[in-house]
Amino acid sequence: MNLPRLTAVAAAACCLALLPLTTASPAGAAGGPAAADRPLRQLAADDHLRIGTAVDMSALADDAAYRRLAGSEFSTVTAENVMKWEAIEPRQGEYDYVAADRLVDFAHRNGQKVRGHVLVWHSQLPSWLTSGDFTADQLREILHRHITDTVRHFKGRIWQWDVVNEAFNEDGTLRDSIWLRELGPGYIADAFRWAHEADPRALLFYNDYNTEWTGPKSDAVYELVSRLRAEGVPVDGVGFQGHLGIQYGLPTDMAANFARFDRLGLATAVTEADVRMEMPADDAELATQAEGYRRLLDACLRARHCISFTVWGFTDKYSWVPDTFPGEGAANLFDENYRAKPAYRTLQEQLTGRARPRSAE
Ligand code: 9MR
Repeated sequence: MNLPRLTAVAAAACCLALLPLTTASPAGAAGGPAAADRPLRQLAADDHLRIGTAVDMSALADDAAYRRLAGSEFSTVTAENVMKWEAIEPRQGEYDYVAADRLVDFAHRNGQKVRGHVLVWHSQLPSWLTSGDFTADQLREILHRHITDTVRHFKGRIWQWDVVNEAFNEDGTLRDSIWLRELGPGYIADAFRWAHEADPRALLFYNDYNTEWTGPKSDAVYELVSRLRAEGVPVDGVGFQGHLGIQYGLPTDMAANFARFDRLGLATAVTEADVRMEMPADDAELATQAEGYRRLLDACLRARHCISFTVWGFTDKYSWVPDTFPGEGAANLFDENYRAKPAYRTLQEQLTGRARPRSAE
């Protein structure tokens, strides 16, 4: 099991040099002379890294500046919402893949890979499922079918799937969800097995937040994936979401944490990076934010098998943050007017002129 899976990771890293180059320059970017006109995706390719963004499908349809940057700056995309259960199976057994297919087509046209988000989660489930009063056997079959149908639909077009998302509490115990309550902890291994059967070449990830640093929650993820690997369950990688807030202080041991997962032979990825703050934002806070992004990318670049660094949206114009954390915001690389912030320039500089060894070597 281990060898072919690792080969898949290495193969994924090998072909970054083939990315189409683009010279689009974001408004207001002011890195060093070499970096200023090179988009992140191109700089990251030198490091054998894919750089990604979550995509808001309404913005992609309606906002030309958004569409341009989504295509030019990033080499992988994640659906911010349209691959979630409530979006693609709003009624039992009736699938609506239209919006998700549109994103996959956009990615194809722009030479981008796609992170599939998400197969098993406690949130954004359709009401027919949460209030259906199903037996455990029925629910298990519903989960099996959703995973199988969805992964098959996108077979060959999804690079990495977030198979299970946010299964742990902060103290490292399993989160009380419909899946844990009805199916028991074995739902996690089942989900990976079913996804692998449906698309054996997709890289399968466990994904969570507040796991970027060491502590009870990341320890629990570490124990989970170690055990799954030992049991031959097809888990390929661990995603660290990377939702930071500067008011909590920036984590210091992310590189050491990524390294221990790397040593297991697993792929790692930063999957949803953003660094929020209390509003209004001042220059000092934007500098701290840049340092937060820098530390996340640094942890990834130091891990041999960290294969992608994805931001959860790239402009403050469409961020999820103010809706969820009233009074907070400014979490992204570009402001509402698509002006690059210090964090963008920091990532550019970090990716400039430092070729990382390929994970295949
Ligand atoms: O950004 C997403 C936002 O538009 C949705 O309303 C929200 C619903 O829970 O989900 C957000 O994305 C989440 C992601 O799917 C999983 N990790 C946390 C993200 C931010 O909440």
